[in-house]
Amino acid sequence: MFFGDKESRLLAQAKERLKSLQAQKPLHEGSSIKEMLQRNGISRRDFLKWASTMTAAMALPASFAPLTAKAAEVADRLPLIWLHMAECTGCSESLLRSDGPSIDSLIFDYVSLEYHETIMAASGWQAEQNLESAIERHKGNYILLVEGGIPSGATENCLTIGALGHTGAHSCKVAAANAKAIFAIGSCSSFGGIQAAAPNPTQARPLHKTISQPVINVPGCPPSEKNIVGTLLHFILFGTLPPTDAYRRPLWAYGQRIHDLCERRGRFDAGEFVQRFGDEGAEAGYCLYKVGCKGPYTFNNCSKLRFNSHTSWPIQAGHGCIGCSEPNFWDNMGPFEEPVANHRFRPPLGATGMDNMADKVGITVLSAAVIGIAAHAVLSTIIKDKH
Ligand code: FSX
Ligand code: SF4
Ligand code: F3S
Repeated sequence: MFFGDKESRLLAQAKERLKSLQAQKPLHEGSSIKEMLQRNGISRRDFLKWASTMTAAMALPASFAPLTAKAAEVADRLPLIWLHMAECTGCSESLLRSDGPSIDSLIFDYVSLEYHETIMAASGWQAEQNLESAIERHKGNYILLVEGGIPSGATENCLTIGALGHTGAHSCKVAAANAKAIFAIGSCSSFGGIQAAAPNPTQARPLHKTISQPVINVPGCPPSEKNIVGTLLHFILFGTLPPTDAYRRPLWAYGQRIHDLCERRGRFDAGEFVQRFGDEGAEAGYCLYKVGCKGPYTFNNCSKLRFNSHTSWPIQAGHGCIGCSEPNFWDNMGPFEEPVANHRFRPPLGATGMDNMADKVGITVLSAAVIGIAAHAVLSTIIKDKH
């Protein structure tokens, strides 16, 4: 929430920043954002609506909406280098593949993506050279985005990339040394991801443990296109890294629990639970806690922003949240279709189980609430059954 002075100060800061970006030339010749949107059948009105949604998503006051639109317009002044490590490319796909071009994916076309292995035409030596020359040309000015976990130690060379056979860790260190800002895109780059799950045969590590520069984590497996684009827009607007939580996640995106934003929350509070997939409760849209939803332990904004051009999100589709934006969720949140309470809160519910969970998942602030959640799921059904 912003009031008075703080809001005016931030507005002035963003206006100043955008003015200086506007004074710079676009990095590549091409059409303006207006022409690009027109070509794709997107009206100015839709674009401004999108800017308002993004402004609200970034937890900025509505007065910032015109500046968010302007930030998108000057996004072609910003060189980006996107590196792939060990992962499934789902993060890139989340952004680039929708049934029709969304404004988010078009913005991504519009920014100056100097290097991105999935979508560039170059390969082999030429790709290697493109990366080197992008780093050289934009020294100190580019945003580095890294997708994927990074093998380390004696197994570092389990991931080698490109014609020179450099390891992933080496490429990250070289690219990070001259970057203006660094974003870890996806849970793999933020926390290690599936390749870091036990027994982690390649000793895969997150980006922040591979390089020494500050990193902003944008987790999710994959993260939504809005969280990726919002992180970029925030940097364009302010030229600084956003406020984050203890896991380096931007607070605007990861400051609230899935459980607190969930459309099935009323069902939870009323003690109405799906007992098995496909039962009557599932058809009626009851709470998914008992079939494994980890929404109470997960911080993300999926219900607000959704995926695939705001179409849906896991819980709307009928499956519980698996906690994909939390550290080490592959190891800590499973089994995915059973409640945590069955495993770590064996009756009687006790502090030992709680501490164990809090320590592994790292949500220490939720200790009391988590005991309450498991207890509620048990007790509310007992009370309901009695009635
Ligand atoms: Fe995949 Fe990205 Fe998951 Fe990882 O997303 S969707 S395995 S977070 O690095 O490609
Ligand atoms: Fe929603 Fe899951 Fe919480 Fe139920 S447990 S209200 S489905 S987040
Ligand atoms: Fe991931 Fe849960 Fe959202 S599984 S996509 S954080 S609803």
